[in-house]
Amino acid sequence: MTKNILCGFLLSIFSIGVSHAQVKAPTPYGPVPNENQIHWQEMEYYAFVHFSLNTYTNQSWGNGNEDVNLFNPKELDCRQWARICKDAGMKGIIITAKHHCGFCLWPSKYTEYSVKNAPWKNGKGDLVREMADVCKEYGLKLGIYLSPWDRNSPDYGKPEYITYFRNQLTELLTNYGPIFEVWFDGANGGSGYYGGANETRTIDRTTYYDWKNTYALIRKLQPNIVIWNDGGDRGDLRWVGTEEGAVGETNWSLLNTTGDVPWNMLHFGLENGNSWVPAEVNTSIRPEWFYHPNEDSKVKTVPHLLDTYYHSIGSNGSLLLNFPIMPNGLIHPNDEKAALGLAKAVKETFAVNLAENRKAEASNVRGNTKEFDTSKTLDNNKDTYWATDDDVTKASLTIDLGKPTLFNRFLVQEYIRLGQRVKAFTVEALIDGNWKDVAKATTIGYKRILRFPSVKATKVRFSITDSKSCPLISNIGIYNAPVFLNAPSIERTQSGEINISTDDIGPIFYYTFDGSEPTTKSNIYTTTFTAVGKVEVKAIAYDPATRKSSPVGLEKFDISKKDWKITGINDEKASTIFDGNASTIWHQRDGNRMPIDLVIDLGNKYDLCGFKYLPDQGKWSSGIITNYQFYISQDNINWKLVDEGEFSNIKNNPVWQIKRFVPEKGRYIRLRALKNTSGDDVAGYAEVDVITN
Ligand code: FUL
Repeated sequence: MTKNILCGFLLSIFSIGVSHAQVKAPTPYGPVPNENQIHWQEMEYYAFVHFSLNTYTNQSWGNGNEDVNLFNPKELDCRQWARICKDAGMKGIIITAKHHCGFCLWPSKYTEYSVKNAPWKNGKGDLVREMADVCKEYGLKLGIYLSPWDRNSPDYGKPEYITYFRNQLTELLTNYGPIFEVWFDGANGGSGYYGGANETRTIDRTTYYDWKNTYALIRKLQPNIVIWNDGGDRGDLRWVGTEEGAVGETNWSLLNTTGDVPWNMLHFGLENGNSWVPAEVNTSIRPEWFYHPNEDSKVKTVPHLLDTYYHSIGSNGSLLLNFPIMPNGLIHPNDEKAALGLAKAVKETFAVNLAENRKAEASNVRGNTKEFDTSKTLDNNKDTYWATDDDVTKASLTIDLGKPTLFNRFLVQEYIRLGQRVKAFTVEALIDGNWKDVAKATTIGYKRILRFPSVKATKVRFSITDSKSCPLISNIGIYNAPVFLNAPSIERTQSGEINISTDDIGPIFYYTFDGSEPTTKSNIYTTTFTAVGKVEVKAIAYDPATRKSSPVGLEKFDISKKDWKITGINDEKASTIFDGNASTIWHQRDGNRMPIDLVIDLGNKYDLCGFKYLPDQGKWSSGIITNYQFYISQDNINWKLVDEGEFSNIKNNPVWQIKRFVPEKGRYIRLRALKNTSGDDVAGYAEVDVITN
């Protein structure tokens, strides 16, 4: 904080030094970023790789007792990772050096639970070293994910663990060259192996790690680092409260140094926060963080990733996109294709800035001087900016495009070295002599990109309608992005009706349900159709005007749910949990105490081998089950427990939870909720499904 202010102060003195004698340069307003935060923000886009014993056990979180002998990536090639990241336009890679299971990807001196006891390279391997080397070779920066929660360590929960944790940090921050970011996951405490104790250990995340001294150590070892921490003490960067890949539409790079940070505050920042803590949007290229073979067909499509791009980099955040590594040690080709597809789409979208070097006029220019005039927003120079006089907080800038020009994207950047200021702005287009509103938004920050339907206009007017202090705008871009159609979403109702839809306006849908790839020669979708039982529906959206097709949307449906009934509950709404619609939720409470049982009569006997649970998809919702048991019965009297466990990362990433078990015949299923994320007695469901043999 103090450093931030001092930094801004020195900067303003410097600017005064070089400015025109009569014009005072603007002074910082509120908290400002420090140099490390500026460098980090300018990276914009970098990768996560998740790789650990979980890769071999198909888990999301390991318990800490997984066998080190499982770790043996036969074709491991960190160059492949680096090449993909580089080609994808990323600037760095953060590796899961230690995930919650405690297994270390480097031969730490302080534990036996590491690569040094794995068969990989006969225990001589060091994955962090390999990463450091390839990052150097490819001109990428290296970041470290070190889980504070360690389900393997016998000392976790005791003061000794802090020494262990700091020793490991010291190894990582000393032996592998410059580290740009360190990532402390917020998942803290719970059940685990803990050296054989097999118990539940809880810690107070605000005090246990003594972050103040841990931070001092980090900054001493790596003075240029940024610290990401969601576990109790404000670092240099903040989590955005969700792993779905989006920060709030309003996004202040500010928070308070102390006090509670509820999830919605993480999402939107805090307008009057006293500290600069910008947003990092972390999300995976697949639904989950670690590799699960069943997700090979669930890799996010290019339009999906583009949407994430606008909701992160285009919304004053950075994008940390995860690649799960396969057991053989490589990134899956589908993930590579998607990441390179995104890079191509971004390149095409922002290839030509239609505003560059055009003439622009502003309603106010600071001191009426060249130094702060409108050309500074169109000169491709991040260090110059258009500024208004100190007392002006509403101002507009009009760009003359010279001739009627088609565009659908507006990009704007504030000169954040002197603080984030703009609270609201609009974009208008001059079409046939009339001004038309095309977009409006709230905050800008480092970078904001607005999307709107294409317009053909001769001039563009950007108006700041509210600002904390005189606005400082360093860059403006106007672009005409090509169309990228979204993959259609496919849903099936309880009675078996298939609905195909998309957010795009007007495309035609083509579909198949025999597993083949849909083309414009496949069935045309005009209205819902019925497809009961096990079927795989694939669909594309096609825009006849541009002759472009979307990526393929794919849904695999299991047995028909036509005859399903929830037993013992008299609530009409309950059946929404198998209506095929993820946005209809049912909460089971009514005085029930945990455990809460959900019993479904499937209507017929089936050979069951798994179940699926989708929690409430609303943001920060209640009733998310974390620990469960699953039973099967033939007669609703005698029950067999077929599976139990945890939905590990369900709170932060509420995606479909898929559990498989040894096949068992039955007509009735019972999902027993043992615990939820909020520690109360509510079980909530968006959807429940089964997997049959
Ligand atoms: C979460 C973790 O619990 C996940 O496993 C993953 O590492 C993600 C990046 O952070 O909170």
